[in-house]
Amino acid sequence: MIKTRRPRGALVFWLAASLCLPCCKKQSSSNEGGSPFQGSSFTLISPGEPPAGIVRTAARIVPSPNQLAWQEMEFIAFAHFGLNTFTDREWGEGKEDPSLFNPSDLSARQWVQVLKDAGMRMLIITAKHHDGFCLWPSRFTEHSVKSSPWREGKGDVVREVAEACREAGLKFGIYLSPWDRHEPTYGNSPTYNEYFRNQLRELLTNYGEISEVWFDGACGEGPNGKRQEYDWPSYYRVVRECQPGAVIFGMGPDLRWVGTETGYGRETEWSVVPVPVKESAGSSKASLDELFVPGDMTAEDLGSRQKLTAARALAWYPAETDVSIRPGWFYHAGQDDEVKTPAQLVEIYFSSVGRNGVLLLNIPPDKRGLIQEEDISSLRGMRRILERTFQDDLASGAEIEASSEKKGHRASFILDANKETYWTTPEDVESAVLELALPEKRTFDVAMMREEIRTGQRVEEFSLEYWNGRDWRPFSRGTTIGHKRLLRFPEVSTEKVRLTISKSRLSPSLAAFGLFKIAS
Ligand code: FUL
Repeated sequence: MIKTRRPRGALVFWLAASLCLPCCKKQSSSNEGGSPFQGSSFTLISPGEPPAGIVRTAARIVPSPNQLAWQEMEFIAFAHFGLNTFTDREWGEGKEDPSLFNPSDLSARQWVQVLKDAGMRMLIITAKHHDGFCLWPSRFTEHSVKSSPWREGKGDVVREVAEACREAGLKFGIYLSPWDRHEPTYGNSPTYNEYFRNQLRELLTNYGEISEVWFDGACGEGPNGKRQEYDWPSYYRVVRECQPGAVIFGMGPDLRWVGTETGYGRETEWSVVPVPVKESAGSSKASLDELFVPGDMTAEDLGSRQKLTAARALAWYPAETDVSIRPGWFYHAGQDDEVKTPAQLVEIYFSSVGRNGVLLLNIPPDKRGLIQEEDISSLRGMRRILERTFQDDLASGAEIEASSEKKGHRASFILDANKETYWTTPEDVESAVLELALPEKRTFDVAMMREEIRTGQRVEEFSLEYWNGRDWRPFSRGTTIGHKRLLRFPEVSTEKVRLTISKSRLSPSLAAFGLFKIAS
């Protein structure tokens, strides 16, 4: 029996993983090479390794070059579009008539312009959702745009979107649902796996560069009543072979689902976490692609010292935070007055990008094949607030004194705009105090910090204080930093700020620090 209604569908990841997923595998993503930043993004833990050693090992795990490029995008877009747009549903059954797909004014250029203006860096399109309808004219099924009246059956949404992205300088990604409620071979595992790989290969070879491949874990029964067993390792191989620069999300080993669809990440968000691997992993030299088993990564605590020391394998496995600008993933006219406001979107940005995640915001095009005015206006409002907030760094011009500095990594580097420089301490120094003397009294209510993640993620506990003329007073504190940490607090006016990193796994580093005043 097929699962029926599950509008908060991504939660099915872990369910599917426990119900129907065989073992998986992957590529080894290591940074060794010409870069001054060396290290591996995956390691197996040998039985009996002492806890302190495991924590140090975790602190040395770094993102692969693909993961780093993805992390730096920070804010990316999803477009859920397909037959559901025309049937007003979230999950189609696979029996929908393709002739219903007929957008009157589809313009991928309009989508891309709106998203680019909002500051987004990639667009991921639902090339195929659970209903099996393909937005490109796949050679392997008739259930696609070619059986629709749109552009007289000669259209290709994936191509139009890929080209519009390329023209505008946006990266492009695909969502290809393994769960397919239309395809008759679904449930006949080897045959459907072949079908799925064929479609994947079609998408990954005919549309230029693809930067992210989004694998949902939903898994139902096929028409024969049998549950499909997805052959994940073989899917990863197709991705690695056809698009070596792409990251695989969700049921893949590169990016993990943050665990909710609210747009809010964890206060403590580790990018280095224990990952589930095959029983047989042992001390094998195999890559994570080969050993990875998709599993439940939704717990509140994924990466604490306690979790690390119980791990069999550790990997750089960062969080992607997906949320829709509307209640549904697909467009529904009835939700036109439920588009998130600019203030809500800004809050989401602070709670996703600002908590060491990448924000994947869904903007669903309507039946015309255009992004609606309501959504555009919210995105513009959000962009205005963020631009005005971050245009003026109130920490600039500060003199900085650090309790310690590693040679060549001065504290003043956290205020320069140079992405190559960063401050850190000598290897054995795991706590530090940085004091900033501002050029004059300044008023702010936002702080921004970035760890130099090319050396790993290490900070476990920090606090911020200001000088009130007599004493240091606390105004904010936190645990993890990672790629970016944004903090909001009641307005502070001061000439001096102090950052204390009280706990770190190995020497802490900071690539950037800033103070801002939130714009309205
Ligand atoms: C889920 C799907 O079931 C939803 O329909 C949506 O596509 C979401 C982003 O992923 O797992």
